[in-house]
Amino acid sequence: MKVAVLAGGVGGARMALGFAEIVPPGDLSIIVNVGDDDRFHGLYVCPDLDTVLYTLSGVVDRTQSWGVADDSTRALEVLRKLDSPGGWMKLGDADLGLHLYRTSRLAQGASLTAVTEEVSHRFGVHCALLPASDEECPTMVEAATGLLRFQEWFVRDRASPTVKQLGFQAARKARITDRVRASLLAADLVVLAPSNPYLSILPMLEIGGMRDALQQAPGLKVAVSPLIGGRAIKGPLVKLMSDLGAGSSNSDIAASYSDFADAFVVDEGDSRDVANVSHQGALRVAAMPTLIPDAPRAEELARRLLDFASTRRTTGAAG
Ligand code: FO1
Repeated sequence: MKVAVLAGGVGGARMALGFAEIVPPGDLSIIVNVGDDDRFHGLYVCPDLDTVLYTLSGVVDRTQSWGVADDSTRALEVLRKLDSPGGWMKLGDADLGLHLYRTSRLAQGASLTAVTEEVSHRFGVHCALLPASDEECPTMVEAATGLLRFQEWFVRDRASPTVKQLGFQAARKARITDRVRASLLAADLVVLAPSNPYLSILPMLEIGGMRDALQQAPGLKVAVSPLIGGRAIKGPLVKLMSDLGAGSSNSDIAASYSDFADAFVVDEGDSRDVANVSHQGALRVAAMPTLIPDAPRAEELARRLLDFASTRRTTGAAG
């Protein structure tokens, strides 16, 4: 079965890890959010791509869930001493090596897709790790304190300024890559990982061609909720939903995917939400153990999603 996963941040990386354990690399594509990407000290940094890369290659810092384990920060200490802008972003020495390589290859004219493929093979990651777009599409945060780039709001200001609106203007002008489109159209199962829907998934859905490709994709399209017991395991999801007046329930999240998704998965502890979400349209709703703190639990969820998709294939049932 060919699988495509839309992933952003830590939830996306763990979901990718689960599928990487059980799907042959040639059948697995991980499509990654690029809305968090930014330049620091002249270097092009892609936090979500790197979190997925480091997680799949086993070098991720497990305490933070991003960056490289046991990394040092000697270069950053010099940059901070020199008051280089952006010193608040903790870039480790090993991590900086990757940013140096990526930035120089991009300057030579290589696409982000090509550079990511080179890097992932050298890190021993053989599934397709695909940036959602080769164009820059930074997510902008219109906060009570002014217009901020995503990492300024998230890391520098610790996600505390109230968010009035998220800006996806650049994403709307950009296009998904041909590789992303092809992988969605070829997939038997498309999974929206339990990533933050507003900060990780929506920035991808806003890229030109993404919603069309998802609507045309013939495979089963399943979104996994990032909420467990009404809370997000990591990150500022519930606060953000309340800032945006977007509602903070599984039904609200399911509604934002309802133009293309076939199914929505809630945590097994939230099975009372199955009926609430089912009432709102053609979505099929299932409850599964969605907490994925480690590789075995991520693999278990991936297996349950594959079983869910193959049952649907054998029965031909859509909803
Ligand atoms: N997150 C933080 O909370 N503080 C940091 O200083 C930080 C640095 C950083 C550097 C490289 C990288 O790939 C990720 C980094 N992150 C940091 C995480 C990053 O902000 C988030 O993973 C996402 O962008 C949200 O998905």
